[in-house]
Amino acid sequence: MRPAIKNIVREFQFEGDFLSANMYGTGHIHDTYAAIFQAGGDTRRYILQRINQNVFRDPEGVMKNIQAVTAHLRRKILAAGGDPLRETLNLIPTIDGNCYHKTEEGDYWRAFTFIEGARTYDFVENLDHVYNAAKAFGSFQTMLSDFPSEQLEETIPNFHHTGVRYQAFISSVENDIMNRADNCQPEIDFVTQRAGVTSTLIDMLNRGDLPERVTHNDTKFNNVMIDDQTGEGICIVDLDTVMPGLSLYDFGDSIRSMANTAAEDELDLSRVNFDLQIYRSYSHGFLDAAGRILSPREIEQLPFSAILMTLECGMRFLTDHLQGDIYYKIHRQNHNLDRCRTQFKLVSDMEEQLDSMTEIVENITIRQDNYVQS
Ligand code: GN1
Ligand code: MG
Repeated sequence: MRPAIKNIVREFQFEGDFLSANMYGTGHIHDTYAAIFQAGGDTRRYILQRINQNVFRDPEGVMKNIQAVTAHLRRKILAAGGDPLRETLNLIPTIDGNCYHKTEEGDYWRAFTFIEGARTYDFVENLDHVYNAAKAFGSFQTMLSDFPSEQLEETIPNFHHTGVRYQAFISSVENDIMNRADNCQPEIDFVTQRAGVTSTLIDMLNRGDLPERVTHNDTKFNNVMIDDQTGEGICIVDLDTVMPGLSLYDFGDSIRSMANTAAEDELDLSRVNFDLQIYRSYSHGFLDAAGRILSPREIEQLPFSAILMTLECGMRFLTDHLQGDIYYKIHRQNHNLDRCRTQFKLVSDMEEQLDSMTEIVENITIRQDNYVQS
């Protein structure tokens, strides 16, 4: 049996007396709690998380990465006159001075300070948030552009290798262990018709046409904290997948998550549409913050990356559905199938609007003269 939360809490150097811990957030992977403490007359909150080891096979590697990356970000934020307690994650050490606690059962727990006066959003409420979130993800990438990527563990191998993801998808269709393939033939066909594009970005990387960078790799809208007062994107969270990758993974995955007029698991697909205004605001913010470090080749592939990352995500949901929902947390029957359908609807919309997407990026870069590298 797993130890009670109050026993886990004792392992960390929290301030004050433990009051309660409640499940927190809408992530698909870890068990996340907000733990509340009484410290003098104040209450203090912390984030406490049990790492999902089915997804992250090397939790110690994950924690080593997070420690190194947050230390680097702290230096950059201080140098820019910012507040590292609000602008990056801060790990709480255990009573042994470690950055994680391993239980006798082999579970890994970690804790972070809770960033007060800011919150995450699952849905876009206004274009200022989009622009500000994009700026935050763009500066995250810029701040990490001189981080020695060889120091990072690959926490999930081939995470955004869409070609390898495609092979996994094909195996799940062939094995069809849950006998679900018959029920999702249109979705399976949707993916196989696009087999030819799956390796496009990785091929460009291998040819040396795109630079490898340190990237976040999970740039959902709810992975950026938005300040309650200013509406600025102040802190990027969920650093488990920070590892060598392409800037395009981060751009594309944000568009997938933000430029959707409905929820990721919306059942009524007529409500799921690709929003070009959101795409424009995001492109603006991202290029304002990262345009100067990006190469012309990277900028040119931004529109396509949104299509590819959305296709990849939908394909991963479909693969998990076919494999019996072993990866993502699900909250209802066919949840992963529903999620995959929204992603494919967005892919179709984006394919139709690719010319407009390209024009938007071109207009921004012409105006801002972002082509400084050649
Ligand atoms: C997962 O952990 P969360 O919910 O932020 C997943 C992403 C997917 C996303 C889809 C480690 O992100 O890759 O894009 O769900 N994270 C991992 O919502 O697989
Ligand atoms: Mg996440």
